[in-house]
Amino acid sequence: MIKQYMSAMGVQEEQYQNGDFEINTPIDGTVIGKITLDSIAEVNTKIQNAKTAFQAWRTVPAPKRGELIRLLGEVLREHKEDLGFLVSLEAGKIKEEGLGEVQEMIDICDFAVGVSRQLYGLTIASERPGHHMRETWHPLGVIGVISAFNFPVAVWAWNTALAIVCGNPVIWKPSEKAPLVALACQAMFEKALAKFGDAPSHLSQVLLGKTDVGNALVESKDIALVSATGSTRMGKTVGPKVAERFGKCLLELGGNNAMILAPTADLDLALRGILFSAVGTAGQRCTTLRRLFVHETVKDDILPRVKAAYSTVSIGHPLEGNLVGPLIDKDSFENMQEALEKARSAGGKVTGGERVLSDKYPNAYYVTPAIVEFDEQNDVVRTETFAPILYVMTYKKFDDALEMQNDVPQGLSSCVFTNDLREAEIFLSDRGSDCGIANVNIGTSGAEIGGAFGGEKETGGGRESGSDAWKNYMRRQTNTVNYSTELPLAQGINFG
Ligand code: UN1
Repeated sequence: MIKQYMSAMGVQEEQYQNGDFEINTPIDGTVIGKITLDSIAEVNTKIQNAKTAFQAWRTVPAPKRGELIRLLGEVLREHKEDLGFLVSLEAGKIKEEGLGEVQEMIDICDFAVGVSRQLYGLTIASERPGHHMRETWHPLGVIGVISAFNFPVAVWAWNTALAIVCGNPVIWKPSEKAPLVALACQAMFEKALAKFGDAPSHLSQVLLGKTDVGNALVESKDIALVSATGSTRMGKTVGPKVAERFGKCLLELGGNNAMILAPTADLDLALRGILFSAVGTAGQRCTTLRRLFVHETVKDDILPRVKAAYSTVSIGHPLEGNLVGPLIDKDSFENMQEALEKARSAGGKVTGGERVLSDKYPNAYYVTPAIVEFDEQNDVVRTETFAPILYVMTYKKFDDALEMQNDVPQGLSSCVFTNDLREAEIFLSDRGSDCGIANVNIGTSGAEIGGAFGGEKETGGGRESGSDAWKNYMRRQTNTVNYSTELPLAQGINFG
């Protein structure tokens, strides 16, 4: 079945059927591909090829570079169903979410095409007569992208669409849990290139491999920017390695996203927000809702409704109309069980979280989403577990809820459900949420591409996707031009 989709997107069978590294679908554990991993020598060759591509691509006018991304957007539109299917097959996302992820790629392509005509610099007033200052942006160099299994294609597109319009080639190391989608994206990039015509070869390349291959990319002084998405643990090794060689890093790491549910909230809206954010993608988004702080007067209204909704959510094959698909693998299931065990020992009241459908899918891991009620936030809650576990706690005063919301190592996404204007504005104010994303009456997940995406603290501080994230992929230059016949010095210095 995979063959028909792969060949529509332009991927040859020998690229994913002849290797010795097996890819299993999380849907039922069967092998869907066998790929060959890159050696370190191949990594180095690809880096050198990208460097050559950079020499040529940086001189192509930015709006023309944008045209390539416009064409990529067209190819993605044409193959939305094909790629969406492959995302479901390889990452276990339900159909709607697989398609949504491809839509996110199309959206960033559209955005980047616009950006290709808006790589604005500044003009700056000079203190010296007959002088002109300006700030300009130039292509940065080879961009290395390391992505995770859970958004296996959108994260590549966020980086690549912008990197390409900014004049840079991209080398992508996808998660070893989701390399087939990378082959498909590369094939579609090549379709766009064929329509575009004259572009240097090796503008986009894929590296297949595990940590050693990722490390070779991270450690190479020829990679100007490493954009890495994944766990905080991964970021803790990538960040220092890149810093050691004075490279640039864009990190999107763990999240531990919270909702504050205030007494004035519209509970119908909140319920839908909780369900999508906590249960969607089987709790495997970096923006997944993991902590719910409910005002003590609302808990008895909302919690039974959340539990009722949880108990009716359909779990199963992601392409057969269910709302919750499988966890990515056995490790993920075991981590979830371990977290629930710790929660029980810490006095948490656990509802759900069991494995289901194990008779039908002995080699896949489907779970019921879990709710854990705690009296207070503790270290179990402060630790991100990449699975559908929602910790629920109560609060009395809004300021206490805010304090608890911020009292975790991570700082990606957050939200408040309230109809109290003061609470909403405080949440968004200087003393409010400390996260990169803070929403009012919207859940923590499902951000649009137009805003900058990323977060603070252990989330890594990076911002990608919309707003001015393009600046990550360029180097800034300050220019001072003297068009006078004198040579006055700044700060009024007299020198000789
Ligand atoms: C991720 O989980 O790595 O905001 C990215 C969201 C998506 C992106 C998630 N637009 O949930």
